[in-house]
Amino acid sequence: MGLTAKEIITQPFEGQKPGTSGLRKGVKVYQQENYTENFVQCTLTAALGDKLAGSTLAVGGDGRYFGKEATLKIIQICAGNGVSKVLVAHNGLMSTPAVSCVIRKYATDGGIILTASHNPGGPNADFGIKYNISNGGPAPEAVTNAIFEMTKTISSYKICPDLNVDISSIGQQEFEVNGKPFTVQVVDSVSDYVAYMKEIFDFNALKGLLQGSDGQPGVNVLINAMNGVMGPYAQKVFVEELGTPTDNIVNCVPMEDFGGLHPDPNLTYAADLVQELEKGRHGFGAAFDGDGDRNMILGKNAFFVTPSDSLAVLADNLDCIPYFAKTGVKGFARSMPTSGAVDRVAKKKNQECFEVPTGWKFFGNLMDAGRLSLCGEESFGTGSDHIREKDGLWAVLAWLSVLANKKQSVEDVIMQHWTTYGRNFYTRYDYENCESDPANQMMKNLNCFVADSGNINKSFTSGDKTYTIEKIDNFSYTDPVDASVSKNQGIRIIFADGSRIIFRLSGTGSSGATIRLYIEGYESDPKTFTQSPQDVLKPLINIALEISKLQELTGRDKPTVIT
Ligand code: G16
Repeated sequence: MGLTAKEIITQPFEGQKPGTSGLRKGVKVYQQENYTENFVQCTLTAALGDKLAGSTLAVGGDGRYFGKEATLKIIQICAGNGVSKVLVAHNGLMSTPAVSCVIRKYATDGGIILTASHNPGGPNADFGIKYNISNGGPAPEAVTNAIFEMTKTISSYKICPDLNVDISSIGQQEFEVNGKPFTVQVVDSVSDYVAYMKEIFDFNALKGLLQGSDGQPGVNVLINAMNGVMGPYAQKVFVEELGTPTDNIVNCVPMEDFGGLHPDPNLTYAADLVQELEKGRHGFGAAFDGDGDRNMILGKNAFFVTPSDSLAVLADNLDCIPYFAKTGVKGFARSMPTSGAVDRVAKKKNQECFEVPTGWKFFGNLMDAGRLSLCGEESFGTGSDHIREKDGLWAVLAWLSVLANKKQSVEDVIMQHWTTYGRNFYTRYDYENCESDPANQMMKNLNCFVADSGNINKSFTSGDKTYTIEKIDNFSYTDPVDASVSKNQGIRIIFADGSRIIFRLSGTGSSGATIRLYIEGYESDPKTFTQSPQDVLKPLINIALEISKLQELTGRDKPTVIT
């Protein structure tokens, strides 16, 4: 018997403005009557317009609390709006890169990802809904703005409330809604994604690296999925494909609350991995975030590879990855706060190198235009044009490919890189959950600092170092492909020797304000290479605190996270 769609009367909620990574809020906000329904209806209408009826969409998420409920609602709203087919993740679990892969592989019109990424999950934590377009990448600003406008005036949504879908078994389920066929296909995104990785990388070489070959012992790896969505992917790649013992993958059962972990792969929140690696028993360690797009890479004895260096090393070694032999290398890009290490590689290799605002969506246009192969962000995001999202497991396999090819340890690869290019020392200070007013005041003051041209050529001294300001601005980006302009993307204070201080307010937090302070200083003297970034960058950090008056304004005498 056929099902009937209903139109439900509703009223707008305040502040449903999707940012660079969708709409992220506390889960309780999403649980309000009609809140999720409103946002999903506005997303679908704004993103697809006339093409909504008859379209095909993908839906998946990182398995966090409320995900299954939201998945069912979304399928019912799709059915209510005449969508013809939804590809839904098995048990609702699909990593963000796998959603991008599925959108591209099955050529869907778009997809919805249920995640708050690296933010904690559970009944008292965060939830998020993000829309990706048909190229597999995050929706551009024109779409997110249109969604926001619609959320202010929505008066009804369409839903098929009697539609019941079983997402626990793979396969196709057929329905009839308002006399038209509606298909739900539960897909095994782990198989789809891993099959793609096997086209990109040489799995035999990776197996040789991990199990040992040519008389060389295998590299003992430790992979930590932080109880997020990456568990099943890690199990399939490392245990089933590469023959790694199960002990080498940890926190690999997805949990709705991530087992209480803050699933962000950095030195603070992935301290477990750091401590294990410090014992010297593993030659390689990696962690992912909740939805699997971020990665952290460690070498033996917890040798930390900064994401900025990771990007530069991969750029220098793309010939170790078979995919790039097929596609050629078309250019590099980094987000503005990411260090300029990759720029040096681009220069040497005569490649274009783009500096874009934070947020993966800015890379997609360049990739679609055939001008970008590899890109990354200092926020533990690395990826290539194989999909349109950053990809944690791809980055790990890329690094293992470099190790297999060069037959070197992580530390040796990095030391050799610095010897060739010099070292862009780098650190990021996060001041999480600050009060909004003082944080906004600080940014306002910094904008005044930028506007005052008298600050150019001004010198600041701290310890035995003196830095002279060469350029100050609030970063603005004009997309070279569609000429769209993104203003106010972060305060940049650039010194005569190329050192940089950058201030931004996070756009992805769900409460209060998070101030990010990024510091970069370049050294070419090999004697400095083994020094700690905190020591080398101390004078610049002091100058940043002096200029911004961050401590006085926020009352914070230290950051919550140092990377
Ligand atoms: C942070 C990072 C950005 C990143 C964004 C989204 O934004 O600084 O580089 O693009 O998260 O990352 P994800 O998709 O993993 O959530 P912000 O605005 O908090 O600094």
